Amino acid sequence: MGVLNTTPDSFYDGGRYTSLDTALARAEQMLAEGADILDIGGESTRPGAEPVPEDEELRRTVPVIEAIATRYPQATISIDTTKSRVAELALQAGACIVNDISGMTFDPRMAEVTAQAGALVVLMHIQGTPRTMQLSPHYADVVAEVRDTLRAHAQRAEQAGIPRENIWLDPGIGFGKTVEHNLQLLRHLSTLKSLGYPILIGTSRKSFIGHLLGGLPPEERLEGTLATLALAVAWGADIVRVHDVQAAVRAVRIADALVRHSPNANDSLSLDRDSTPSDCDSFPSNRDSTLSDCDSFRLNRDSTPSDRNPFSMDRNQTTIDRKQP
Ligand code: HH2
Repeated sequence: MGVLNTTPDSFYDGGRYTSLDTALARAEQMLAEGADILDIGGESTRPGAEPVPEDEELRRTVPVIEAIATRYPQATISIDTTKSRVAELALQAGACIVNDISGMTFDPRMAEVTAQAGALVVLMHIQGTPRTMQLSPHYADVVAEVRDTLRAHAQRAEQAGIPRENIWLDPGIGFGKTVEHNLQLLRHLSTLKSLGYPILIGTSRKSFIGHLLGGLPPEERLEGTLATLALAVAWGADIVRVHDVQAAVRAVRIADALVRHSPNANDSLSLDRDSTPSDCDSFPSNRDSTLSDCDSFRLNRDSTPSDRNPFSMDRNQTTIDRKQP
């Protein structure tokens, strides 16, 4: 999942894609580099960020989604929002995934809007709100608490009519967590995997990486990010949300090949990902397929991204015989 923030103030790409032209060019580049999903955001959720008014978030996101969906109908578009009205109009404009950092808790209409559209939803864990979350994050047992909260989010989503196969979970790296909390969650991804939903991880260029490397700024956190992605994939992550698509695709493909094609891969429950619901074969259920190409979207574990991404730069070189150890 490639990040495309159309904000002036996101912590890494803020201010770069605020015009339609720059956003479209970035979308094209990320698709060419192998992104399976483009995550469009119009409100920064960095620590301390103030909420953006709904009209402004709509102005920043909907025209970009419409333009991407028109020019690249095969793109799978996600809207990164906590507001149901933004999600609703983004879905009508061509998005088919709602990525909600509040796990659908900030806006009471979010579950209904997502269910009615037949959209897939990413339910993320956050402690507090972006404005307050890093003031004093506290847990007795971070892994158990995040697992229990995500389980409750998923149950509420299912009760609202979102089918189980349309739900992905995300521990919310950096959202109300200390460096140690983030590390614990990554190390214990298998605990979150045990809930039985696909797991999305967003570590890209986040501050815990800078902190572990002696205070490096976001611009210098690529290598650290790649290390987290490789290990997250080894520990069971199904989707990674990144700013640097080409580098991430390369790192993740190697990590994926190593862990999933090891002769002993099936010995470990957390690595046996072909048998989890992450294949998303029944996604989507009742979408208007004229709006986007979501109907062809599958997290098919037996195909490389290049098999289904027409933008892939060099399909011959990147196709790997994934049946061989
Ligand atoms: N992280 C950010 C935003 N949205 N969504 C999910 N599901 N998981 C994440 O980890 C996540 C997310 C923060 O990154 P970014 O969008 O680059 O920054 P900003 O919030 O400043 O726009």
